[in-house]
Amino acid sequence: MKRARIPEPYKIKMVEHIRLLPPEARRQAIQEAGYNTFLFRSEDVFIDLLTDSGTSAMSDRQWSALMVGDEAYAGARSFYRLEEAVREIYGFPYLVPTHQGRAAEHITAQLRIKPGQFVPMNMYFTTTREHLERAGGVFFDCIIDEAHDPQARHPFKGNVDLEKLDRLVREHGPDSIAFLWLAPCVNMAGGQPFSMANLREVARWAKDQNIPIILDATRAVENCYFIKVREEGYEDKPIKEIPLEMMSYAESITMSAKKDNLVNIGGFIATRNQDFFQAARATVVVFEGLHTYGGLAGRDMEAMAVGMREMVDDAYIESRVEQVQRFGQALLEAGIPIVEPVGGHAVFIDAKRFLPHLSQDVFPAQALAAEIYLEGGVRSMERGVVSAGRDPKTGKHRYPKLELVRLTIPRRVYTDSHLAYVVDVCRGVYERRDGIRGLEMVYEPPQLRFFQARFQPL
Ligand code: PLI
Repeated sequence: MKRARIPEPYKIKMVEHIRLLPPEARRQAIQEAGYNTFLFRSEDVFIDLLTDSGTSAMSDRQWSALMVGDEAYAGARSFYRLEEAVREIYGFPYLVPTHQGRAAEHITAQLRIKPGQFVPMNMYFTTTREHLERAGGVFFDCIIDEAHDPQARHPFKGNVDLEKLDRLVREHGPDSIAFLWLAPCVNMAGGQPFSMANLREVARWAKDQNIPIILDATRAVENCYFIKVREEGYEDKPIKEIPLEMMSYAESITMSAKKDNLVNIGGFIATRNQDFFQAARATVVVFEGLHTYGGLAGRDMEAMAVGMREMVDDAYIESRVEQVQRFGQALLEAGIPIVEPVGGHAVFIDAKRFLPHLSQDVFPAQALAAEIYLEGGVRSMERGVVSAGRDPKTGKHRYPKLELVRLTIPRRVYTDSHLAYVVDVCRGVYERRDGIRGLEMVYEPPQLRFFQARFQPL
């Protein structure tokens, strides 16, 4: 007899009710939201796959840790507990907490980028590129070409192409590069990991050039799971050992704790560079709060320290990433075109193949996200031309090769039957795809436009 797969290593202690609005109310809700899924009231959403950021279900141990939060303004016990967890899990001696990831990015960009310097990244992330450009930096994409092809089945599409970095250094010299800002499980590429071998090679190259590596470690542990299951030599290692090796190649990390760390708010900078630590501490007090809380309550830091230890439990991380894999497989079996291989935190629908009759000028992924909501109350997110924004030099739209809708899976929140429903919803939209029209943008904020832009149907 075939045994059922090993289920989730937790059971449900508390529930939150959700409801599906009738079709006419959904139509009204999407109109009021200007066809932008960021502008819904969450009550109007049935299954919320907007993001995995800050949407995790905390454990009983995290909730109880909230109660022992030390809310002292300075030197809170909770800070020292978080510092200890960061040392144990990530291996960095120095910690500067921030209220979330983009605050860590802001401080890092302001302190580490001189105007005109290049900042190579393995593809871009919206807030990271915004902060590096605000600091006068120039974004340089050094990811392998396969990452821009939704159908390329490379196991490590987050890898860096050293040829591209070499060319940059040959043309401009190593001093033109502020640092390499590399992300595990590259979000905009579809949640694609890099391999440890690639990072090791990049680190060797960067050391020779005297260029530091700063990792955006937001989804590092999910990347480590892919290393464990896809890269030779890691299959028998406990997951907890892999982030320590990954971090050993980095000088510092910026972190949104709202993902891997299983908390609803939080971020930090961690580093082994004492000068950077001192400068970041001096800056965090201006923008965030004192250096022992950085915009967080003591209880937030307690929950984060517990979440950090839970995320490196082998049974947890396997169940987390494998749920996303099963969901992607089910969408493929339903004939839906998605980015392959399936990433760590989300499944990305390829809007170019889903809606081949729409050009990028009419925002196909934005239109598709609206249709998925109309079909079944499922909230997703555009990750295409709207998210890519405008080129700061020319003011023109940037047209990314990837025009995607992200169905993002919050951690420990939805069951496989919720996700089976989402597959049915996507199948329903796919069956009527030929009748889907594009959108016109009627309002556009000057930065990070995808959050608040408004649209109307053409
Ligand atoms: O949302 P923040 O400010 O805590 O973190 C910003 C941030 C930085 N890096 C990466 C790779 C992210 O994915 C990220 C935030 N991501 C969001 C909100 C998301 O929905 O993917």
